Amino acid sequence: MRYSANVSYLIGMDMKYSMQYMLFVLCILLLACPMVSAHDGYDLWMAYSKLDDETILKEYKQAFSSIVIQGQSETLRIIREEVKKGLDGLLGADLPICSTLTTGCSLVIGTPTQSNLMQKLDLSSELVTLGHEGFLIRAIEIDGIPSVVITANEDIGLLYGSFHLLRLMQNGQSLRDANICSRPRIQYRLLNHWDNLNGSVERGYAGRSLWKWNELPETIDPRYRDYARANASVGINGTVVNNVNANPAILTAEYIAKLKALADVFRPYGIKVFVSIRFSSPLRPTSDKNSRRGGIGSLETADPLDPDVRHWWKEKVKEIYQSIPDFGGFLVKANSEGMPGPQDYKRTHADGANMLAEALAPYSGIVMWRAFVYDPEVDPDRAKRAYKEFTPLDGQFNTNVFVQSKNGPIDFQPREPVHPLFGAMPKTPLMLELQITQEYLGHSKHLVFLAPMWKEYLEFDTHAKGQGSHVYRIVDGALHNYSMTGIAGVANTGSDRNWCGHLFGQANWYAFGRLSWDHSLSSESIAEEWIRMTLSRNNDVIKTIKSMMMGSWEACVNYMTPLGLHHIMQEGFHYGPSPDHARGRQDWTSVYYHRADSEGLGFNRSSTGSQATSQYFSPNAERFDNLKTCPEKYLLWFHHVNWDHKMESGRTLWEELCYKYNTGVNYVKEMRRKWDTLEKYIDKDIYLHVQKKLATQEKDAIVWRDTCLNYFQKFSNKPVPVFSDKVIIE
Ligand code: GCW
Repeated sequence: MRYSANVSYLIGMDMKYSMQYMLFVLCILLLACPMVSAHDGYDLWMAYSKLDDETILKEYKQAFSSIVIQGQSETLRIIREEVKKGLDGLLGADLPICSTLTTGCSLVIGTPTQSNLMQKLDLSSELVTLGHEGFLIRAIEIDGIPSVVITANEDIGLLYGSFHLLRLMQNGQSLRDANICSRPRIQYRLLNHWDNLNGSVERGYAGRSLWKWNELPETIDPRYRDYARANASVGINGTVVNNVNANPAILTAEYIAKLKALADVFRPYGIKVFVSIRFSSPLRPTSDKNSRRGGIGSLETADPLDPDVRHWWKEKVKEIYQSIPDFGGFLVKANSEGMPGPQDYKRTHADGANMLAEALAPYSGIVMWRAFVYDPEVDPDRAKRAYKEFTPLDGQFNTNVFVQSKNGPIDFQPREPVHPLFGAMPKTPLMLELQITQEYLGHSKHLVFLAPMWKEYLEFDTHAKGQGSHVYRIVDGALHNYSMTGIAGVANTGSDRNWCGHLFGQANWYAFGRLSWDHSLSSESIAEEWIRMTLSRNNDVIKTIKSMMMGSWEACVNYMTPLGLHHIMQEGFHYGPSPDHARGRQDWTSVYYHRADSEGLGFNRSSTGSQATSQYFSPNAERFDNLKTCPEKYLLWFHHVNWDHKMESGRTLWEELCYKYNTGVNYVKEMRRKWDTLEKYIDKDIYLHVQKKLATQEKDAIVWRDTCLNYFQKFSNKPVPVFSDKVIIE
């Protein structure tokens, strides 16, 4: 109202003044709007800016004079929109979208069910190998016209194929002889959001939750669609929308309506909705706000063998499926960190999981039952507890139950040895839980590319069935012939404009998706793709950024917890160092884990200590157990080592510790130096954003080094070397 009054006042004024005033108003309006720059990171890896390599541009332009997409569905509508946007952007063209082949060379997309062109091509022998999500991209002649086709058994396969084609083009790959058959190696590829219903995100460092629960179901934030699109582009096919420390309200009718609204948005992108549930949901609400117990029902018990409780869950599940027919299932954190569970009623994890599984089975829903438990009663060594609780239950879970285990036996530390559960539950599908959000790796302040870490876990040979029993073969079901397979990543997304807080956090979201589709991809190739799609197509620039990313995880391990140290960060916050933390629950203190004394450093988990080494298969058990053969990266995880112990380098343990901490710091300095050389080549806002983050990272790395070495020096009684500024990159 105020503006219109002002505008009418302007009428009749001197033109010069009115123009000035209009400009003034325009400036105010612009300032009031959130700044949306073309390079604010919102587009993630899908900006589709015009290619500049003339040779490849020419090839693509010749190959694609139109886009032919046959068939109708919401997914096909999305494909039309995406492919048009992608091709037009990359080629700087305005390609017609047709429903049949009329012009010259084209991109042709369709399933044999809806496309007569695909029927004619008869690709049935390839299609039988693709499953319901796989796709085929092939350069092929149709009626004598050279074409590129994307085909699949189902529309979702076409969407994955379309994103793959766009990825190939963003990476300047020739399509002349394209012949790609691809299907995911893992069936359930999920993000786990630790998002609370009040909009906060546990261990979230990128703003508030993406889900605006108070606006749902009436208002659909356009970001939900963009989120689904980003996930589909890397093959993620499910999302657990709420925190494992679950609020039982997620199962009320009010929230089911909100979940339905989200599911409707995600469905055409192939993404199923799952929720984390609280095991005590059938109980009455608790009046204690801080309690993780209590529910939304009216029962007096949540005992999984109680008929009323079982009935309650069946009815609840029925209610969900009435609204969301393709609902995915439940993720459960039970008897862990104050969350209720079946053990409250002297029942087992299997009893709890199976009760839920029985309710979900008629609808093909699944249960993901977390193995993140560490009851001190079970064993004095936290690293041993989950294995001891879960391995005796192998074979007792219903067929639609996963046991979901973190990659390591403690908790997403910068580096852990693989969780001994992998390989030890041949009759229970194990779902691997990775953490994309950097809870223990510098939050969204540090540049840490996580693909090399995930590859280290995936490629670890458990020897469960002899040599070649790699974790990836357990997770993809090959080793134990699991009836279902899954992988989960704890999400790093939030309401920040660039989704992940740190622009390089996007690379971790991207890498998780790519590896969950195909764990055989190398970290290098994933990094290279991501850089090319997000930051620059200049080969020198790519090389520089890739070299920064590839060693960034090892650097972080070095400046935080080298040589197998773990859990020495600030309590609760999990950001900076706090090696002297000694108060409260023992297995939450730092001193419990590092065990520094005048003789040495490290947790003796060998046969002379807690015997955690015995939970691994031979020969890993013996290798870890022996100080001489234990890989140095795990040394202080498995052994209490004398300060004067000679390391492979010839240095003593103390010297090596100092060396490693400083190597970590040096790497960050070198990353800064490298980034500074890129100013001319990177979008200014992004350049400055990353530059600032790297400065913080260097400051933090020095704090980590100095705090830890000064603290450990009190025990080693040896001098801390003077660190030169000379940068050594290993
Ligand atoms: O160690 C802990 C994290 C918690 C998290 C828990 C878990 C969601 O610090 O924030 O709770 O792991 O994985 O359940």
